[in-house]
Amino acid sequence: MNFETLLIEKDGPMAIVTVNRPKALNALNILAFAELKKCFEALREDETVRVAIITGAGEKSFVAGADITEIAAMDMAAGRDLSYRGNIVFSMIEAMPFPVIAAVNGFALGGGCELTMACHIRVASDKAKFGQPEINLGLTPGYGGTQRLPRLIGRGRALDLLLTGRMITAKEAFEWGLVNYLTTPEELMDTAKKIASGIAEKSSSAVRSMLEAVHTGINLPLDQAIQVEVQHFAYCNGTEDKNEGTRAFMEKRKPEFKGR
Ligand code: DAK
Repeated sequence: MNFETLLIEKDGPMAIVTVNRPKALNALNILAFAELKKCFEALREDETVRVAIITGAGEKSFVAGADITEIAAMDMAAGRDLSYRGNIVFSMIEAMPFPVIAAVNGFALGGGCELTMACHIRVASDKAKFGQPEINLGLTPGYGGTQRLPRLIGRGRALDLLLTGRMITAKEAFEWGLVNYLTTPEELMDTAKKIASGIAEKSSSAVRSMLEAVHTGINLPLDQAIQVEVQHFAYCNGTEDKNEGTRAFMEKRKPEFKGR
């Protein structure tokens, strides 16, 4: 996969996607959104990929938002189109059949913060900063910020960030539950890879079921969501991996999962 705005690397069962526009602090332009879509469509079809990590090129920024130079020239119709396309990409990442880990190396602002929230796990360097500064541009977020942020950190804290447009440090983001793991910049990628390889060793069919159960259930009333869980639990009970996992526990050995 060759892209102008992304670098893709394979490391065993891991795919590492780097947003590569360091001169613009990795801001996502229209091409980057289109390439992210192509990239994740291809990774979704690649059966060797069990987990993906997404990060930003350089030391300063993960993604400093949507590309403001493009937004400046947009009218209402173009804005709606861009928001629609961007949301398709981020919702696709959220619904991937394997986990996507954001390794946040610097600024995660606007669309960058929204990208981290579409991922399943967020690991951040203590140099990273998070924020939804759209209000400073006379805008509301266009890629899920008004919806995923309150779901992740609660309505009060989300409205604080959305209405003030202020940035918070990675440490604050960690304390608020926006970040799962806090590391030094030097340890960021190793930490993300360690989490990724740990998940890659699990049963990929159980991982897929887990992601689907949470993704489908979170938008349903609890009684219906519990039924979704029942179906996934029933499915997992019929897999070879469940037989292997329970047998390995009783035989006091490491399980060897096959993903079926
Ligand atoms: N877009 C384009 N270029 C950007 C950029 C961005 N988001 N962020 C930074 N850059 C560019 C700068 O213009 C500068 O370019 P040169 O002047 O060197 O050519 C270069 O990156 C380095 O940035 P700075 O010189 O500003 O670096 P500093 O360390 O001084 O400041 C900063 C770093 C991150 C605090 C600052 O760059 C900054 O405030 N950046 C903007 C952050 C921001 O507001 N991001 C956008 C959030 S809004 C929509 C859908 C979605 C959205 C909007 C509309 N529709 C569907 C219509 C959402 C948009 C967002 O994401």
